[in-house]
Amino acid sequence: MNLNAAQVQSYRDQGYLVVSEVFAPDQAEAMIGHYMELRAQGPHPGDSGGTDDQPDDPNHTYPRMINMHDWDPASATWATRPDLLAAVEQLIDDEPVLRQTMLYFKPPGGRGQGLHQDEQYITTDPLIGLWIALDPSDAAVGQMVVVPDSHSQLRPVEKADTNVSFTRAQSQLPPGATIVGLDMAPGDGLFFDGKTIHGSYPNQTADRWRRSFICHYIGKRAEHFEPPEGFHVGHV
Ligand SMILES: O=C(O)CCC(=O)C(=O)O
Repeated sequence: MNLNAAQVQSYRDQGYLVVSEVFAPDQAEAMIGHYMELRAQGPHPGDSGGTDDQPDDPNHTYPRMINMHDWDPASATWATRPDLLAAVEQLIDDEPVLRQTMLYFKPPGGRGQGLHQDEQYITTDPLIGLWIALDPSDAAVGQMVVVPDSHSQLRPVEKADTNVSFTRAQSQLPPGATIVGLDMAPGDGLFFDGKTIHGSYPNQTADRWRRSFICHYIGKRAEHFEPPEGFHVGHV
């Protein structure tokens, strides 16, 4: 996968880029089988079903897994595919270093994640996310949503509505922000800047999952920064 100049420019302008079939659809299907098996094996370090004020949220039964690449060789291989790293390098202009992997199961009825900037969590810049749809991802299942052109500055953090968000923090939106939902097919990838505001709403279906494989990379020259008071999720 080699990104063309227009794709790189679009990422720079908008703070995100959707690319079709970053993983082949049959590979996405195999990944679903793999992660459902891992989930069935029991708890893993860092599992997160979200805030416990909504005990009926099915995310508690299928908690999000984190940093699978530390203990699952297949996850490490998928997250460090050489052509993926090359695409990330094109976008961040630095040698990518894998910082985090996650698997969000989002079963039918599962809460989404309040809109946020990843640098409100991971205080390193540059930071880039790569979100891979494993199931068809549309509005009904709580697709990824982004605020285009929101990546120029870090925004203050406020409390999220935990009826709809499994995390307790969200970003303040810039005035007049437009929220765009991204329809994605299995295997499609969304690259997004560490300061792009993004998140998702609940899965409103009774019978469809919205599983996604998520990688975060930093640049080799990336630097840690101290967030100002009120600009980190730890502050709410
Ligand atoms: O998958 C989602 O709904 C949200 C994921 C997300 O916000 C992230 O990976 O930073």
